Amino acid sequence: MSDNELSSGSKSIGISRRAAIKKTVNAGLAAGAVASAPGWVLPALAQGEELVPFSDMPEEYSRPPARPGGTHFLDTRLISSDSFYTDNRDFYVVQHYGQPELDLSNYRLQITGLVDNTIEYSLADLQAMPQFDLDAGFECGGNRPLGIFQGLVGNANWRGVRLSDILEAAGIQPEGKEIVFFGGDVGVEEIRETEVEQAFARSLPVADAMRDVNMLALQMNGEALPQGHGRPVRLLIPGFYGVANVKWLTQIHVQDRRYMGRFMGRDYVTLKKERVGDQERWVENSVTRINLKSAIVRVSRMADEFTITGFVLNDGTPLESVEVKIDDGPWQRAEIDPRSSQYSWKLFSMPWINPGAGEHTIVSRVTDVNGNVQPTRSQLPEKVSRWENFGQMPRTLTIG
Ligand SMILES: Nc1nc2c(c(=O)[nH]1)N[C@H]1C(S)=C(S)[C@@H](COP(=O)(O)O)O[C@H]1N2
Ligand SMILES: [Mo]
Repeated sequence: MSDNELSSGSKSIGISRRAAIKKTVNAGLAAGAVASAPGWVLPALAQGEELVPFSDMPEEYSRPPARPGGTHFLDTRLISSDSFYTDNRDFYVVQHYGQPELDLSNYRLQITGLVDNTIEYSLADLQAMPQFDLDAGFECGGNRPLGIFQGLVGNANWRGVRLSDILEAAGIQPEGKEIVFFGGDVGVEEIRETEVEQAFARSLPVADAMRDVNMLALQMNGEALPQGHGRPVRLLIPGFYGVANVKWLTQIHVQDRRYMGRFMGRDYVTLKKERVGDQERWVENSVTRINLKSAIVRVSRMADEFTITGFVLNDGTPLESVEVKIDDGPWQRAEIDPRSSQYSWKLFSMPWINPGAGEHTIVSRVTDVNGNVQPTRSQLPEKVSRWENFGQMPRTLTIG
């Protein structure tokens, strides 16, 4: 993807540029070729800087370059103070039914259901509406420390239309309780021994949907939304796990009951033990708001100076502190990147003064202003699903 093909300066893609857009989809292949050069797979380092390898990571650790249409994860050792915004070509990619290529000239976003005005927007209609931009980072609800080292994570600047503007224009009727967001991607699901077609979809109660930070995003880091991230329009629900951010958005439907499709009712559902009144019960919940989480992803060395770097994600509640503990030492405050904002990821770093030679364990924890402290993994509730892994993540490494 060459930059001048994808970014059109201010106003993203016009319908008249359809031919050019077709070309950029194919140009993705060329980008893949560039991406396979070894420099891409290895973390960017400043002159004289070297990474200190983690001993919990295989020595030959690498990941394949991003492939058009495929899934992708970030080498989190790439996260440094110069990569506050994740490069669009390296932002993680997850989808469950493959990537639909929507026809931009016939693209329509339909607003249906319990509304006063059923509306249809073309891409040009959406581009002509007032736009705002926001930094937001998110991770997949299935992100995990092992194997991919938290790689299903990224942070970007998003630009688009306020969701509440669209919902207000449609006029939600009093019986409207739940807003369902459908993607243009459809898969076959076996439900009760019957195969049915279902589009990827997620839903929100009206109050959550009306938050003024929610966006129909048309741009990502100053470029038209890339194909893999939902071209031409995706939902962005800041502070929620990635699954809420419906890509290739084609329909918004208002209904009077909760939506129970696969990604709300069966998948991306956490099963955990909770207190319900005075009973301990196994409770299922849809993956929604990002739990308070920090993770160390990088230790670098410049001559004799060592730096520990990591990221924090949460639901947007302001933070009190991020702390790092080395071996059995005290918790020490890390510094939070001043570019952080409410819904961006918060990068943190801490100098590591005179680490002794030998094996070390380092771990971080974040605390928000309400006094919530990131728990250790053993303090997390007993859980039977792979979603929502936010306990403290100790990392090990050897200083030579
Ligand atoms: N239409 C559609 N939107 C989707 C998905 C999908 O399968 N189809 N996957 C979701 C999941 S599970 C995640 S983690 C994020 C990933 O967004 P990204 O690929 O832009 O990083 O997209 C979400 N939006
Ligand atoms: Mo996800």
